[in-house]
Amino acid sequence: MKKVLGACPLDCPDACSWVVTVEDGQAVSMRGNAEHPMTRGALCVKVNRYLEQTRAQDRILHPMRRVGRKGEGRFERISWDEALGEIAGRLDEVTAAYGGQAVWPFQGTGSLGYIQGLEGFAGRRFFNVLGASIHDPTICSIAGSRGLKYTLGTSGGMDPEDFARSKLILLWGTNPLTSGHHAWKFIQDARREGAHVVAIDPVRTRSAAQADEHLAPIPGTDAALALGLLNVIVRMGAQDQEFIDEHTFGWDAFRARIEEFPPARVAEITGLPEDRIVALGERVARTRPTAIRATQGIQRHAGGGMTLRALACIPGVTGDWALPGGGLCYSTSGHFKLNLPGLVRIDLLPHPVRTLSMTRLGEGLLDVDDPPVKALFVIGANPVGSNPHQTKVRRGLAREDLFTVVLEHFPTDTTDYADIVLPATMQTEHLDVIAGYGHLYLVWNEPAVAPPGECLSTSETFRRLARRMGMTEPSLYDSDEDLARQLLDSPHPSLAGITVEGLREQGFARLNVARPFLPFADGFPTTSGRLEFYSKRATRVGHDPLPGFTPPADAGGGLVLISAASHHFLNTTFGNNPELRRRSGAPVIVLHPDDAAARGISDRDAVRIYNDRGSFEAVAEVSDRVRPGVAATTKGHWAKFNGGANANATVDERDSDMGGGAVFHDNRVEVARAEPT
Ligand SMILES: Nc1nc2c(c(=O)[nH]1)N[C@H]1C(S)=C(S)[C@@H](COP(=O)(O)OP(=O)(O)OC[C@H]3O[C@@H](n4cnc5c(=O)[nH]c(N)nc54)[C@H](O)[C@@H]3O)O[C@H]1N2
Ligand SMILES: Nc1nc2c(c(=O)[nH]1)N[C@H]1C(S)=C(S)[C@@H](COP(=O)(O)OP(=O)(O)OC[C@H]3O[C@@H](n4cnc5c(=O)[nH]c(N)nc54)[C@H](O)[C@@H]3O)O[C@H]1N2
Ligand code: SF4
Ligand SMILES: [Mo]
Repeated sequence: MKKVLGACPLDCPDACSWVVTVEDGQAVSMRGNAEHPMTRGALCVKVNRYLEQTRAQDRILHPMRRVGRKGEGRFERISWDEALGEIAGRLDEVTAAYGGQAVWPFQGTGSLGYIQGLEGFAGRRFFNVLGASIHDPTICSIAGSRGLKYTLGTSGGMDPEDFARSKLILLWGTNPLTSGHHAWKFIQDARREGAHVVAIDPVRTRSAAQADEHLAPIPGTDAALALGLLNVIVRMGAQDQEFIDEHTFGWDAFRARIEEFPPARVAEITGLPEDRIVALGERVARTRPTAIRATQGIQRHAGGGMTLRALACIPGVTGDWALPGGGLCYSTSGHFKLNLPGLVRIDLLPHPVRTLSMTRLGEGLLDVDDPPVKALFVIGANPVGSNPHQTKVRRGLAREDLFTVVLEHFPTDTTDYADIVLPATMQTEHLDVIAGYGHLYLVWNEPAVAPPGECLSTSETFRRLARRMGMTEPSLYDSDEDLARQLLDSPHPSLAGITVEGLREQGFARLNVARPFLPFADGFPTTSGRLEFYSKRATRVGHDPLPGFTPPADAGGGLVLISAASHHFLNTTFGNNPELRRRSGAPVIVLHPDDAAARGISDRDAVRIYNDRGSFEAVAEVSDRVRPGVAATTKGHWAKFNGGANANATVDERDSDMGGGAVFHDNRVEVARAEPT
């Protein structure tokens, strides 16, 4: 019997450290690592079933070749030798006829690992030698990150462990009890010391229901609310003038912008009562330290970048950025100064290549020319389930002249369109390094067991393909451990003393940063070295120099559909787990009683949700958990188990204001009772 330390690879801020017990070469149990200060011995409702998933009946265990039509999901077993031979042959043809850029390595968030997953763009060295297009992972968080960079110079914010020191916590467009519950412990610690917790969310989520106070604004109006709160603060004269003078840039201009957002106007924009806006502004004005937790949900809107840009200004006006327990946390990933260039080796590209945006897969496959995409590798992604505009994505993937390879664990909605499916290892079967985006630790993942069947890791798959294609670049053949060492080889002081050996031994290591962690103790990493209320950088790419309010783009009639994190799935991962599917039940859409009545819909009715992009089915829950005008469902349901579509059938393939992010929650739909069958 042995215990093996590992790390959860999923796209979740908590990046848990886990302990796998192995007996006779089999993993017999997995539990959260009690030593890890964030994990504290507990995983979550999803990952408690991880070992069960590794042994699931539908696990893909050998390479397969399509025999049916694209989308049908009919395959025959082939050997690795045949699979690699066919892929190598097709890549030679495509690159000879169209050049390397006709190849799109479409990489998703199934694993955030540096060696096997998205953070390290696993396989990218191979694609560099090939001259393949660059894949820009825009689907999740980019708009908010870009917005924060204008204000702060980085998307990295405060340490969630420091929420324990806060006296007021704004849970702003975030649902931590579902989408990363380990931060809750620190929020509860703060409450025991008298902190007040306010949820700002159009939906009364699990987290909002637990808060001391809940405000439900109209979706996509948060930047106006931020400016309104600042309006109240400034009218009280409660700004921290010393902090503003010493650490910020552009105050006079920003102050004039704040004047444009008096509470009455903000009440109109946000749909919130004016007195509640004033009361919250006054509370922020008099409570130090105040922490804002805002995560990715809030920025899946037309103005998502501008929203985070505005939110990050609040602690700039109150001076909270200088206080332990004050500031804002969107992500901590910007604090990990690893040697990513040394890992990814973009320098191996023979010439500069174009970038293709993850959120624009449909367009990329249907409309992009010069050259068209002729070969698609889907790695750790399920775009049919998770990308915007499902119908367009399906049309793109159905192209007969497109050669599609999918590396997967399970027969997803996307593998149905593959020409070749390659069996991938799961986290207990390969080596990896993970960094949380909700804490400040690197977490090590040692393989615990041998891969089942013929599964191979992403890194090994591309080593073998490189060999098969006769590539001679030596770094294509570096071992996983070599890659981990290269990644850690960084001169940054926050990584001093963090080694492969130490990580292996402990399972994790905290970055060498102070505790409590003041991210801007040494200044802001902007051009001016200050927090920039006014951003010259933003104007250079055509943005307003000041934070402002960008209205939702999908205006007009119908209801705003929010399709946020499901408690039982992680994106579409676990969407095939029988027990989690049973607990989740069929997709639900929550409608306000007024909106349901206007449509003749009763609780538990089967309904169809539709717009001109597509439609899906769900069961109605009539409840005031949503504000009028808003409908709420969850992401992650597999289309093939739910009548062939999920919420993304209705979402548009349209960019947010910054970075080309997705606009999942900026989506108007109509809802009607389903025809009785
Ligand atoms: N269980 C579970 N955990 C997950 C995931 C999952 O699918 N399931 N997904 C993971 C991933 S990929 C990510 S990126 C993170 C995301 O984590 P979160 O940021 O928590 O993501 P969401 O659930 O999309 O959105 C959070 C909340 O924002 C609200 N919201 C939507 N629009 C607005 C708005 O305009 N204003 C305000 N104020 N609120 C708004 C939604 O109602 C929702 O309750 O979670 C990760 N964790
Ligand atoms: N409607 C709506 N849609 C959304 C969102 C929303 O809020 N609303 N949120 C969006 C967000 S935040 C995100 S991040 C995206 C996520 O979208 P995707 O990146 O497509 O993530 P998943 O749907 O979880 O699919 C990941 C797949 O990777 C596979 N996988 C896991 N680990 C590995 C591995 O090591 N190797 C290989 N080869 N495969 C692996 C899993 O089996 C799974 O099928 O979804 C987006 N979609
Ligand atoms: S999904 Fe999040 S909470 Fe669950 S085990 Fe993974 S990192 Fe931890
Ligand atoms: Mo995400």
